[in-house]
Amino acid sequence: MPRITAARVIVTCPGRNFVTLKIETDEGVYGLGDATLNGRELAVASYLADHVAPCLIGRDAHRIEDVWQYLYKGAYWRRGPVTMAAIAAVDTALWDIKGKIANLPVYQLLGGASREGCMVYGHANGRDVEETLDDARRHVEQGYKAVRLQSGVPGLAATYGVAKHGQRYEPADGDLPTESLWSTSKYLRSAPALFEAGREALGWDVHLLHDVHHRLTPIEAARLGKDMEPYRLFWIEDAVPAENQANFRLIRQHTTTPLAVGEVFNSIWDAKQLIEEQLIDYIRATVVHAGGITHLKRLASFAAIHNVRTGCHGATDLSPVCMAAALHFGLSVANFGIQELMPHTAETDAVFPHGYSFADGLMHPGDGPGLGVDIDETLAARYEYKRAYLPVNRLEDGTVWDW
Ligand code: GCO
Ligand code: MG
Repeated sequence: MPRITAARVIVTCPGRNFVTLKIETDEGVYGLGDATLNGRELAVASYLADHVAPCLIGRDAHRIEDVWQYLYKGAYWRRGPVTMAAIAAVDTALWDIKGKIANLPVYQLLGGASREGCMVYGHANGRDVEETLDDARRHVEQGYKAVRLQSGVPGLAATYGVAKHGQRYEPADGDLPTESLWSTSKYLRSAPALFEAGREALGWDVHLLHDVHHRLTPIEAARLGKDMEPYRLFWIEDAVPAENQANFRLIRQHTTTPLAVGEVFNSIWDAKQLIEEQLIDYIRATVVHAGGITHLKRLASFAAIHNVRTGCHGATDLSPVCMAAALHFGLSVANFGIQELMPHTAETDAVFPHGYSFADGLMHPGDGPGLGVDIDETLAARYEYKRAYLPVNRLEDGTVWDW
């Protein structure tokens, strides 16, 4: 039995902050788990180092389910992004260890491959429609079968999903939160036009997606869904905030545009009504923020019986360790839908050498033992943590709005 001898938290900032848990065993095998919670990284680092790590020492690393239950039920204080990211990191690291000891990639332990690879969607962004479509064409040329289109809104200085200063889009951009302005009426006029132009320029063979980033009310989202129907989107994401899951009933009554939600969800309970009532088509929860591979598998099984498929979050604030875990999960799970891909910078990739790869619009986790991702600790140590916040959003009259 491999006994846990150490659980160390590694914080690094190769262009942006990542929190990684490294669990070591007396058999010399170690495992990695991503624990990054964008803009609140140190809270999870402390939860792990101060409250979780001491409870892990001496435990049997093979008892993944038991450790999951111990950390979830044993804390008394359940759920929440900090707790669930910490549990996810432990869970992911234990799957990595089990795979390495079995000498099998994690997806084989999860039931084996259900497909040749995981279809991913890329991000096409631009200040205006033309710039966005140029970026989309570049993605299609690279082999992407699915592309998310986000464009600047005429009359608004900057908006979600559109990069500043010609760099790739990175949301956590300030030492203190930056502020942006939002106008629903300007947005609702411009979004359908982007997709009309998108279909004209790109044709009908590529899947098109769009992220609303929680900025509409249910009736506005219903209007947007109807307006988008002619362009046959793969999904509209996060149309409204989902604390009140019943919000989606109203949207669903009005439109056949498929709906995705859940990148901020951290447990099956956040999606219970959404799934049971078939109010959504894709669930966006992913490994690091929703309790690890163990909990995500439970969520996917529940979703499967209600015709909901997976669409895991995969922005750059989720580390390559999470990406590897999400790909093992996605390759194996029966009701896989799509996986988000926002490629990491070269600095990040160098800190986290990995075996996953992209070809013809699909990603594969690789066939090395475990997750197939490592951390170069010497390199990681060169990049000191740098405080960074997600922006705050206001309406044009100054009202704080959903970002
Ligand atoms: C997405 C997301 C991201 C988030 C970011 C927050 O669909 O990829 O909305 O851009 O805003 O991951 O940390
Ligand atoms: Mg999103």
